Amino acid sequence: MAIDYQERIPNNVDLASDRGLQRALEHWQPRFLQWWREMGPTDFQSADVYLRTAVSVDREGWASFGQVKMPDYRWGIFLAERDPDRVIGFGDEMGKPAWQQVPGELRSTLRRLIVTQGDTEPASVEQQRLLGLTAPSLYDLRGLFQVNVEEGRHLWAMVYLLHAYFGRDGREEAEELLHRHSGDEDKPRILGTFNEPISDWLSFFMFTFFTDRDGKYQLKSLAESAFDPLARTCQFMLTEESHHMFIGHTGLARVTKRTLEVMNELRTEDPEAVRRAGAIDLPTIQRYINFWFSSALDLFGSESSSNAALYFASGVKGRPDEASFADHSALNQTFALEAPDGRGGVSVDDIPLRNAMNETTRAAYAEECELFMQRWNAMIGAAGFSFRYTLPSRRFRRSIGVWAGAKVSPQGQPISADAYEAGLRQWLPTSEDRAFVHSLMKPVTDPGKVAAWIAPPDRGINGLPIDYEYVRLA
Ligand code: BYC
Repeated sequence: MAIDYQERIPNNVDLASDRGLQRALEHWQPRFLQWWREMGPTDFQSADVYLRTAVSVDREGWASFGQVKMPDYRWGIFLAERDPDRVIGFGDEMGKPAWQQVPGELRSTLRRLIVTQGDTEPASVEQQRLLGLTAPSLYDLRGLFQVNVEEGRHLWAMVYLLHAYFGRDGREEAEELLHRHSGDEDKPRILGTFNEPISDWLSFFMFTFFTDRDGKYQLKSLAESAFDPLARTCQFMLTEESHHMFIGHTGLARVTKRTLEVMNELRTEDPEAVRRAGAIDLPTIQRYINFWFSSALDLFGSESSSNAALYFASGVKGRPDEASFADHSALNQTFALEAPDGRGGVSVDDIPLRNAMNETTRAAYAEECELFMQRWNAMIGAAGFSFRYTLPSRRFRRSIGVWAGAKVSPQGQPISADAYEAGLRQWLPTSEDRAFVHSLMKPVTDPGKVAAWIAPPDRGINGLPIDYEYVRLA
């Protein structure tokens, strides 16, 4: 079904035919806008921003581009096309028709997953609220706002499901999504990483690289769901999400490129010399990687999870790219789970594979992150330097799961509490590192100009030149 832009709420779910649902969502809409004004990007609400807006859910030509003031962005409800023959692809219900309604016994399970997913979307907008004030270029400023409006749309996607399929409970949860806030002492966001402040652009690129990539893996798992409206919602969200990760990986590549240029000019690997020249030294970038990667790993949940087993068995949540697995029941198989043995060593226990779904997904995620490390290391090697980025072990600095609180080095070795405390000062960004990175955060607002700590992008957006005025500051 085409997207109707004449509607107050653009949608391709025939909202007009369900007056009750339409009224409920129109009631939520002004609250969302109020939240956007109070908790969304500061200062730039009246600027014209070159934004893409979803206009169709076809793979080709799904978006249009144009100058839009952010509060006028057409947030709407878009689900991928329905396949009337779709059957459940995994678990105990495999082969049966996908559900068009929520099965009663899975209602609270599905609601909790949708609320958790929905909670991350506005959380990220809140975390990034002040970043516009220090953007390294108009190109980057536009990238930030594109991510922000689309995370707002992803909130709409989850709120639609809550309103349409979960009755009064769903409406209450939709209200709560606007009342919890990132970092709020009394009402924080649900998942840990979404309460970490993002106060500099290096952290923003780390977040869009590592945390948005968790989003990709979670959305891919939910896109397999037997609950068809959830699956179709997540399929379309993934289309938008890939640009967020693009901002992350190209951002980090540009920071590395600029640092290498400075290292080459000075013929030095000395971090202090690099800093004096106004670029971010590679060891500091590594410490940010250690911080954000370990924080993102927690988002996959515990290595051994009865929740995950239930999600898989019932068909609520699958594995990313479930079709690529040979066996979709995951029964009578085990997973060798490594955990601290309580005596300073590591134990290995076989657990049912269904309980290990979180760890299976986390491992696939880590492998994808590793590919980018190798790509950037090739850049460093080609520039003639010996430094290499490494991802810390999946056991390092964990707060969730079997390694939570364990004293482990970035290489994954259990170590003494003293060695761990001392090591953290070398492994994670120090207050001096953060102060240095913050000192570089000066806005650059001339079209085509870019801050000195980051290389310009390779190309502009949608075929436009790099010096296009991507944000017209009011
Ligand atoms: N922090 O059995 P367990 C994105 C809770 S990012 C706090 O191990 P389960 C985006 C857990 O909820 C993707 N609590 O967990 C990116 C459970 O609590 P309850 C977001 C945590 O259920 C950038 C208890 O611990 N989407 O889209 O197997 C910008 C036992 O846990 C954490 C989703 O997460 C944590 N890190 O799996 C914008 C998908 N981890 O229920 C957007 C939906 C676990 O016993 N969520 N807990 O009270 C899920 O699929 C699952 O809830 C999780 C956890 C994967 C998060």
